[in-house]
Amino acid sequence: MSVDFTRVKPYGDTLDDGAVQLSFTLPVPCGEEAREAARRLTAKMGLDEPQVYHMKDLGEGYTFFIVYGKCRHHIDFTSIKVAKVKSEVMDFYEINRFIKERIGRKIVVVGACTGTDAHTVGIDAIMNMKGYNGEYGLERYPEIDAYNLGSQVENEVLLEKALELNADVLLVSQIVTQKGVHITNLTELVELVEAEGLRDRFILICGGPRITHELALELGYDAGFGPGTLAPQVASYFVQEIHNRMTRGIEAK
Ligand code: B12
Repeated sequence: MSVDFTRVKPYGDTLDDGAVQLSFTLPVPCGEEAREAARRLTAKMGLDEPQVYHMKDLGEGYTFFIVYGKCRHHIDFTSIKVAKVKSEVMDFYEINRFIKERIGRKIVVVGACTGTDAHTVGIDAIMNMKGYNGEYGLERYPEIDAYNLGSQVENEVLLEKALELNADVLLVSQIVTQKGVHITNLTELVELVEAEGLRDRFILICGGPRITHELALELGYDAGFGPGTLAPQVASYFVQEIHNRMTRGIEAK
């Protein structure tokens, strides 16, 4: 049976059966009343035939559940448009060759996790020599000079350092999103750069687990990267963007 992309439903055993799996915790003691509570709640969420598949006592009056149910809704997959970073993803060797042959000078990248955000692992995954998930970070690229300023960096300091190092690219990491703090931090940097008349001077890239390319564009960045990003995806984007700008005669430096 072929899939109707205008009416896509979850798939479990058979196409279009709508089967989904849900997990949650309720602040109730484990037992048959808890099981029934989970079943009723799942039905209220709009799932048909709710079935509590797994129930675990978490202690101190809390119970964890895994519930199966059937979703009635479907989605028109053909109508979905998502903003995506438009670049061809190259590997470590191709990127270095691209810089050498088509840009003809080293690329300077300055990165930081800004504001009060102390999460370093994300920016390190992109920049650190040893890299992440089998891919070297930017510090390992011979054609890139990468400077990782670490975490809790003020936007003013990031900009100051970027000017001092004559950066081409700024990488901004935002992991904490409580009370929209990432929006505030990211917006502040764009406003700062614009106020100094430097917006065209840099390629601005942000990233983090709750960052999308769409959000990045809305906030005035050139690109945004979300969970699972690897250094070659980011580097492929900025080297091609620098090259595009060079060919359009608008090289930042
Ligand atoms: C480790 C950790 C910490 C460590 C951080 C240590 C360190 N040196 O980084 C410590 C213990 C210090 C910590 C503290 C806090 N944390 Co914390 N922490 C985490 C945890 C468990 C893992 C984060 C992580 O390392 N992920 C692994 C990396 C590789 O993934 P990543 O960050 O998503 O990065 C990838 C992409 O997003 C992307 N990316 C990221 N940045 C960038 C930048 C660019 C330019 C690009 C291109 C890509 C990119 O590429 C990366 C690689 O693929 C998460 C929960 C979780 N499972 O995610 C909570 C979490 C992020 N922390 C959280 C919170 C609330 C806090 C605290 C406020 C807790 C508290 N009340 O004190 C403090 C905040 C301190 C502060 N001032 O920032 C919340 C944030 C909630 C929210 N929505 O804002 C989370 C989600 C936990 C939770 N579920 O509540 N934390």
